[in-house]
Amino acid sequence: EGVQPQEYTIIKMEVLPPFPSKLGDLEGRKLFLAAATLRPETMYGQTNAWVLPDGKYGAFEINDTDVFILSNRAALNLAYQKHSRVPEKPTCLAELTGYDLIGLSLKSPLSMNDIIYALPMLSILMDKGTGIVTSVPSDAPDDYMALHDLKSKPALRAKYGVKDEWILPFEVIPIIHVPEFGNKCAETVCLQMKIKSQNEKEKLAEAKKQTYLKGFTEGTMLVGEFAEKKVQEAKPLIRSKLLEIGQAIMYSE
Ligand code: A2H
Repeated sequence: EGVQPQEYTIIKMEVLPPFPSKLGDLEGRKLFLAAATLRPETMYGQTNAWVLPDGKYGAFEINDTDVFILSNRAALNLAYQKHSRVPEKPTCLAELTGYDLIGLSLKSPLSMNDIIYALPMLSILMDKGTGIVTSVPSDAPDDYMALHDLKSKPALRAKYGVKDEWILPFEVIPIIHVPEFGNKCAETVCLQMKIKSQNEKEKLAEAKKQTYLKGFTEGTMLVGEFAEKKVQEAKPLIRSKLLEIGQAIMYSE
């Protein structure tokens, strides 16, 4: 944990029916996986959401219409940041684990894939962000390796009940150009560093450092409304737009 507060954008990934059985009938309310990201400008390249199989999540009332699935800790923080139906008091409609979420179908803001799925990632920390991560394998080394693991290891898919059609059709989408690393900078750096799996924590931390810095300072958007703009310019514009149309909220911790 750093000393500086971290400012996340929470992306509202809409859960398409059928909802998890533990949730019962939500009576016309909207259900979202609430994913915390530092890179809202990458949302075009989403291929899936990540959840921790053994992680504990809850479905919380954010307002009269929206229900968010996230960690209890994030729900409490959000309640103190004016995002709870009852101020300063999270209301949990159902307790869930990551296992309950695997395979949910999602419609996520700006994603070029119309429907994406919730899948297991083992390196998710439940005490950071919301415990839900949206996956952008073109620009996030962790996402690239976790996707690669599930695609290349049928036994891993079987272990977590991941159906082939939730993962195999999803390719890395080029969304940002970085001079040194091309159009899929996470893939480039993971290959250069010969990273074998999502478990190589130290190498992945180094890969993340390189791509995060270069992506922000030297990246150019390849897609979307702000194509050809620098990432530095596009990022606040895309974030503001998502906030304005109600598809994201800000969250700090
Ligand atoms: B980022 P920081 Cl394209 N556990 O979003 C593990 N990782 C988590 C998390 C958790 N509980 N909550 C959020 N994250 C991820 C996009 C992205 C991200 C790209 C490139 C880099 C990148 C798509 N995934 O992060 O430790 C989320 O992934 C590299 C820093 O608070 C979030 O932003 O600095 C980032 O880690 C927050 O990490």
